[in-house]
Amino acid sequence: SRGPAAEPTHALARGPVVPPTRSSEGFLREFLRELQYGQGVTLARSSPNDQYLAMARAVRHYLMADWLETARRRREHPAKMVGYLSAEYLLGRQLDNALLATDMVDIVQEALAECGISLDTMRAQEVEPGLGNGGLGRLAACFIDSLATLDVSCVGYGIRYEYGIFRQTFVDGRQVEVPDTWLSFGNPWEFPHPEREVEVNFGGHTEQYTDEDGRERTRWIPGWNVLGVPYHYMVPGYQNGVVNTLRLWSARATHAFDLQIFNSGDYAEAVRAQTFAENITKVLYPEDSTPQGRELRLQQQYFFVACSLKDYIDQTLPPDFDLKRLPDQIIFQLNDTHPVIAVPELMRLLIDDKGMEWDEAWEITQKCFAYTCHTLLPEALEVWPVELVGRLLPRHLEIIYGINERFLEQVREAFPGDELRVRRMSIVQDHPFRAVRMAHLATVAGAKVNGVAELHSQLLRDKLLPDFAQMYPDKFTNVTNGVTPRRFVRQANPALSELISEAVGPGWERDLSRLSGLESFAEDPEFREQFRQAKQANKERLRALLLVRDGVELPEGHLLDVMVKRLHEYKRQSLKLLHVVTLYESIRSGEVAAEDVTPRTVIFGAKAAPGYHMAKETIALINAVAKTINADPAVKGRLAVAFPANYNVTLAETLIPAADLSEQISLAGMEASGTGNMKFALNGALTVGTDDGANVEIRQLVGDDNFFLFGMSEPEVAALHASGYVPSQVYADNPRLKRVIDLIASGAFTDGDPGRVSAFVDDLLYNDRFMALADYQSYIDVQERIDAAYADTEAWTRSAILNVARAGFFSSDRSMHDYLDRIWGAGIRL
Ligand code: CR6
Repeated sequence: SRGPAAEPTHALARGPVVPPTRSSEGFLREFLRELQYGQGVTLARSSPNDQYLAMARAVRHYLMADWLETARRRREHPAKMVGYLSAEYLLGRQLDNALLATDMVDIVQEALAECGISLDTMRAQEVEPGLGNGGLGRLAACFIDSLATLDVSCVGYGIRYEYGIFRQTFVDGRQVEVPDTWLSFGNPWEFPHPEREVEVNFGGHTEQYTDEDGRERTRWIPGWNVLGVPYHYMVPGYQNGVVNTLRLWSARATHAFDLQIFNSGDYAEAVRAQTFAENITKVLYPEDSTPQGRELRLQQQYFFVACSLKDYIDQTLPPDFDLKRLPDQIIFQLNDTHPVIAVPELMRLLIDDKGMEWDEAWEITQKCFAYTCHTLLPEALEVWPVELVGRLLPRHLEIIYGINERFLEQVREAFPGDELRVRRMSIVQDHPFRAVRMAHLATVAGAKVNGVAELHSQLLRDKLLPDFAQMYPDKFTNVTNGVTPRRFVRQANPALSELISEAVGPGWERDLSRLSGLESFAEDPEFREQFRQAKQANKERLRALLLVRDGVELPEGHLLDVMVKRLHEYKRQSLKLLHVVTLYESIRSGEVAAEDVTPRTVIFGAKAAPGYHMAKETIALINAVAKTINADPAVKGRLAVAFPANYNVTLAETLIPAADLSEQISLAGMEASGTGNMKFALNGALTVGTDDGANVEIRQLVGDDNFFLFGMSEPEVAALHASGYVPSQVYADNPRLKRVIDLIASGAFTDGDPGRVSAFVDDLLYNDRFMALADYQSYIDVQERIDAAYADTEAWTRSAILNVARAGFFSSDRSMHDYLDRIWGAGIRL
C-alpha cells in the first residue's frame, strides 16, 4: 500500500509539491543545503565531486515537482502509452540537459560564481552514462527526449549496466580497453526503488497439470531466479513542465548471501550467488552490429524485458485491469531484436499466469508489439541456439515453437507446396545450427515492422525479409531516424543557436522545420560572416578541449574533416585512410606543391569492439599514419591527422559543431541510417557521402549542390557483386591507388615494418568485402572538388547555411510524429 497511514493534518503535507524558488539565491540555498545536509561537508572543505553531487541534486529539485505532477496527470487520465524496450540508452551527460530543460543555466552560473565555483568545472566532473554502443543507443536517448518534449506518455525500459561502454585508451597506437566505472563517484541522477523489485526466473523445466476447471495447462518450474531493482531517471521535456521516466533494471541476488555459510567461514561460497546474479547487469556488451552469442547476453535480454512487463502489468496497471484491453493501454516498441524475447514472455504471462487461451493471448500480443530493424548486415541478425533457449527459458522455447507451428501453417496455406519458402521463413532455423531467428519472431509478432531510413526500409522489404513483405505487405513501413535538436544544436552549439534565434525567432528547438527560415539568410553576406564566426568559435572551443583532453594541438585555419562513428569495415574508415595517405603521398612525391594544397586536418574518432581484430588493426594503422604525417615537416601546415581516444557523446558535442566536412562513406546498402550524418548537417558541416542510409534523404533535402556525392549506388554494388569483384585488379589498374597501398605495405608508417600492416593490406587486396578499392577513385575525385570548393569561402558558407536550413526534417520530434502516425496509433496522449 502507498501513502501515509492516516490523513495528513498539516497543510504542507496535503498540498502540492512546491518547487524551490527560481532565482540565483533560491538555487544557492538548495545547493548549500545539499552540500551540508546531503554530502555532509561545508563549502570550505568540499571537493569538486562533493560540489558536483550537491549542485546536481539541487538542479534535480527543480524538475521534481514536474516529474511528480506528470506522473499524477498520467495516472489520472490513463491513455495509451509507449513502452520503449531498448537494451541500450547512450544518454550523454545529464547536467547540461537538465539545466537546459529547466532554463536555469544563468541562475546556476550566478549562484555558483558566488561560491567561487565555475559551472564548467562542475560539468567536467560528470562521467557520462555510456549505456550504449553507438547509433542505436543514442537514438533511443533522442527518442525519449522527444517524447517528453511532445508530452507523449512513455516509459523507457532498459538495463542499468554497472560498467557501460569501455573507455578507450591508446598504448603505442593500439586500442586498450579500460572499464567504465561511471558509478564509482556516486550518481545523482538516479532514484533506486528496491521496494519495487521484481523476481525473474530462469532454467528448470515445464510440466503439465490439470487446473480446477479441468483444463490441461503447462507450468514452468524454474531452476533459479534473481531480483530486478528499478532505478528511475528523469526524462525532462524541453521547458514544458513534462518529465517522463526512464526505468533501468539492476540485478540482485534473491538471498543477498547465505549467512550460515558465511559464519562457517566459507566467504567465497557465501557471496557466490550474489556475484552470479549481479553479473547479469554488470557490463554492456561492447558489440555494434554483430551478434554476440553469449549466454549472459540472452540472460540480460530476458532479465530486462521480464522485469519491464511484470512492472507494467502488476505495478502500473490498476489491479482489476482486464488484460483483453492491454493493446489500448500500451504499445511496446522493440528496439532491434535485443528485447524480442518479450514476445513469448507476454504470451507466457497471459496464458500461464492469467489463464488465457492461446488464441486470445496471441491476438493481444500481436497488437502490443512493434519492431524496428536497425541493420542490413545478415550476420547482425540475432539467432539464439535452441539448446541455449531451452536450457535458460524452457517454457519460452515451447511457446516459440507454438507460435512457429501456427505461423508456418499460415505460410503453407498462403503458398501451397512451397516448402523452400516455409523453411526460409521459419522462426526456427535448422542450418547451420538449430536456432531461433529473433528477427523472424519479431516480424511475425509485431503489428508493424520498420526500417530506419527510406533506402533501408526498402532494402528490408526487398532483400532482408522479402518473404515476409510479400506475406504481410501492410506490416512494413519506414520511419527515418532523427536526432534531438536540444542536445545536438541548442546545447552543443550555443553560437549557432543564437544566430538561428536572431534569424527565425525563438522556439525553433521545439519545431525544427522552422530552420527553413534561414534559407534567405544564406544570401546575406553579413549573416554569412556571422555564421563563419560561429564556426570559428566552435573550432577554438575544440582546440582548447583537445589540448587539455588529449594533448593534441590542432592547427589553425584548416578545413576540419571529421569521421566519427564506431570502427567497422562497412563504414570504411579504411577508405578515409587511403585518402589521407593519397594526400600525403602526393605532397611528398612533389606531384602537387604543398602551397597549392587546401590545408586540412582530418579527425577520427572510433571505438572498435574488443574482439574485432580487423577494426583494431585499422585503429593502429590510423594512429601510425597520424604519427608519421604530423611529424613530417614536408606537410606541416597543410595536412594533419588527429585521433582523440574515447569518442563518446560528450566529445561529439564539441567536435560536431566545429566540423566543416562530415564523412559518411559506408558502402551503399550497408549503413541502415546513420544519425551522426544528421547532427553534422544540422551544425553546418557539408557531407561527403555515398548514396546510403539517411544520406540519401539528406542529399535530397539539402540539394545536390550542397552535398558531395560519390561512389557506387546500391544497385551498382549488387551488380558488381554478381559479376565478381576482384580488388587486386582495381589496385593493379590504378597507378595512384597502387602507389598509396604500396607505401602503406612498405612499412613507411610502421617504422619500416611491413608485418604490422600486412593484415590490413592483404584484406584490402584479396577480400575487401566492402569494396573500398572500387570506390577509391570516385572518392579521391570528390575530395579534389571539395578542396576547390572550400577555397571559395562565400560559396562554402552559403552551402553550409543551406544545410542547416534544410535539415529540420531530421529532428527526432518528426521521427516521433511518424511513429505515432504510422505505428503507435491513436489513443496516445499528445
Ligand atoms: N549501428 C545502424 O547501423 C543506425 C542506428 C540507429 C545501427 C545505424 O545505421 O543509424 O542503428 N544498427 O538506427 C544497429 O545498431 C544494429 C547502429 O547504430
